[in-house]
Amino acid sequence: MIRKKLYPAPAEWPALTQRPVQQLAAIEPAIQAIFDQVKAEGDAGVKALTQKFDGVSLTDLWVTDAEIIAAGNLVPTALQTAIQEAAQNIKAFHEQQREPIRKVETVNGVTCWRKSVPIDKVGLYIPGGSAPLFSTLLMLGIPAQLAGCRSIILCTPPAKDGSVHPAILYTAHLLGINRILKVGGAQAIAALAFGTENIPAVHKIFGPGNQYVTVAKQLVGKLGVAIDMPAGPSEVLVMADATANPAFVAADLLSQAEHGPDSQVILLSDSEGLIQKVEVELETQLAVLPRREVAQKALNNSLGVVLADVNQMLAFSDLYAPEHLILAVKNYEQVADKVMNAGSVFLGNYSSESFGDYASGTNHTLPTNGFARAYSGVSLDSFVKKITFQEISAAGLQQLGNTVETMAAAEGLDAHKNAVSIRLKQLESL
Ligand code: HSO
Ligand code: ZN
Repeated sequence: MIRKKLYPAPAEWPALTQRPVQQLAAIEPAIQAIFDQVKAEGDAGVKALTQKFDGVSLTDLWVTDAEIIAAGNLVPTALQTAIQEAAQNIKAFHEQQREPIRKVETVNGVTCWRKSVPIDKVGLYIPGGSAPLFSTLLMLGIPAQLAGCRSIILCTPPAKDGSVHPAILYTAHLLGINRILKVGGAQAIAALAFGTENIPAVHKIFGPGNQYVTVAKQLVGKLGVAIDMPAGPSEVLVMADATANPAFVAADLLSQAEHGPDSQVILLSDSEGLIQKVEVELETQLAVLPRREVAQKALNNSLGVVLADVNQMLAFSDLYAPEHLILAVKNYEQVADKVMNAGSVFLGNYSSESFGDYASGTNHTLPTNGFARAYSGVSLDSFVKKITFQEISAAGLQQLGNTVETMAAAEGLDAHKNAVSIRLKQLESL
């Protein structure tokens, strides 16, 4: 059921690691029209678009305190406890990402340092629809709060009855995020980017979404509003040898496949027998999955590759640069050390991707579409800017002044040179 390739030569790998090209440019005009309407009509425009796309007419776009409180009673206790435990772990992991300020005296009298300063206003987009991703709210809301962002606006599309999924509201409340807008799609991104009478514009927008949201984020990105990262369909690459458990491997592939019909699923092995066993497991497990239609579509584009050994698997994986990499191989620690390109790595037979998706502590907002070659996933860093500072004392001026003068003169930038010379002269006159 998965497309198989036996011992492809390295020359064939680039073609095998190609993702399907997304045709997104075609929807740009529609997004532009939405942007124009939000800019021209403000709140009224956002409401009209919500009526048009979500089929609900809202008088108030903001979730009320009463709705937030009521949501608490609608979330089963076991789920509340699970969300709290996940939140604790995610907090613990992200808390460690704080960077202390270290002052460096590069030369006597020349002190430099760097400080993380929160991005003042951020917007978090959480999709509604078939899977209300409250886990993504944990992944974005926790680092935003830890970083100290003053204004955090959450946007999520309303259901037909004007409600927001209780687990999303519960999670927001738990994190102390209480400015929640019932707005979805490109109109949410427009509102966050441009602002309206009642919706404050933000400096950076985070979160996954459908192709309309993705294109809208790309477009506002060009207009100077920062975005978390370029988004593409979710992916997993599993490296499995004869020590892997075929049922576990199949379960991991399916957990990624159920995200969407365009999810990317790749299995590498040095054993053809393992791939065959995984295929049998896929059939059995898929048959009883509620989202089997979605998962089946994703599996139709999946790939199983038999390679000579673990080094070849690693080279293939690095070329693909998966969002998630699962190492179900014997010496997984040594293999993990050598990984060059991946968003997040899962070591050994018990580390299913689901742990990272929900509760172990790492962030699940990760680079897809090969961006893992050069991008990292969301972390505390994503919510801060790092500002550098320096103080040059009189001693520093004397120590380093001539160096700067020489360099500035050589670049033909005399005003730069003068900014030092004028100070040195003043020192001499004292
Ligand atoms: N695997 C997804 C994250 C997620 N999974 C949310 C379940 N809920 C993106 O990497
Ligand atoms: Zn997932």
